[in-house]
Amino acid sequence: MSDVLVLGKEIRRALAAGRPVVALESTVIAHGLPHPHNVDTALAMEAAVRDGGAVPATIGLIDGKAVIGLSEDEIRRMASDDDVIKVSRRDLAAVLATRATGATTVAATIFLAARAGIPMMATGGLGGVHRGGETSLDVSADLYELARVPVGVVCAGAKAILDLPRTLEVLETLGVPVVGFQTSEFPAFYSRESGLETSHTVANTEEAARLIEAQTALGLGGVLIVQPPPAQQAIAKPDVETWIASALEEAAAAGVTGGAVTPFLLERVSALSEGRALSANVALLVENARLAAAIAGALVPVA
Ligand code: PSU
Ligand code: MN
Repeated sequence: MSDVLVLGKEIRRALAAGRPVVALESTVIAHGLPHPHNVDTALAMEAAVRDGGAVPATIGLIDGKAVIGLSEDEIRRMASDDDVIKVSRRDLAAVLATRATGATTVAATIFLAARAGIPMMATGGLGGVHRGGETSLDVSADLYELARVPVGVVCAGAKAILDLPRTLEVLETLGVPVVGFQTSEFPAFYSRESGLETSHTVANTEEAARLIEAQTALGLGGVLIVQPPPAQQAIAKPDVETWIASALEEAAAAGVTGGAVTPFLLERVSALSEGRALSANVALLVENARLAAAIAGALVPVA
């Protein structure tokens, strides 16, 4: 594994010195946001991590290597190449073996982050149980991976296109704490409100760090830290639900299944919202990167 995992120099040094590092995913760049917003957002997230006093490590698969800390050129490649493969846990080995370019989902990103010794990650929305998942069994590998690896993931809840109550049920079953950052309500990605409760609440970054440390000390796996999208860009839930209903109908009509479902729905919601969903998505990604950096800075280094 050691020669498959390639760490950027700055990241290697930071980890060795016990300085904070935050992992970032690349699926959101390759498949979650339209060009050129994807490049701008990826770079803005890295800048927000630096602002927060940590070193960013955007993760992806390039030429048979799992790169922990993509260069700006590599991020641009992820953002504009058409043949970038969406890589979740089950795809890691195959994409590495064929030396294809792969963008990692939350699941694959936290798996690799944990291998590299990075304890924090930031993203927009976690994958979860898809609507109708009780029959299709389409449940994101993100949930299972989070239960396995000692990584704290900051997000704005799970994507609104999902079945949020069932997503929380599965997280509870898997033993993943869902921790509201200064809130007790589980956010609904584009919307601040969902009507659903988090399992715990923390008041500040210190409390978040203590909870992650306790979880890690017990070998319990990961922690989900949620914060609502910024008020200025957040969208009221009824508006979002209208767009999602249309997007779901279109997906069913087009026969979209498997890993293609998430990118398809996100693209349709973005179009139907006339850009509002995109600005909310970008704003929350940057704020989550900032919070992850602050929490990473409050963690006591392990060794
Ligand atoms: N949330 C977004 N945009 C995205 C994703 C989540 O706002 O692109 C991606 C993440 O990489 C997440 C993945 O891990 O979708 C989940 O996909 P699936 O449901 O196929 O596991
Ligand atoms: Mn799926």
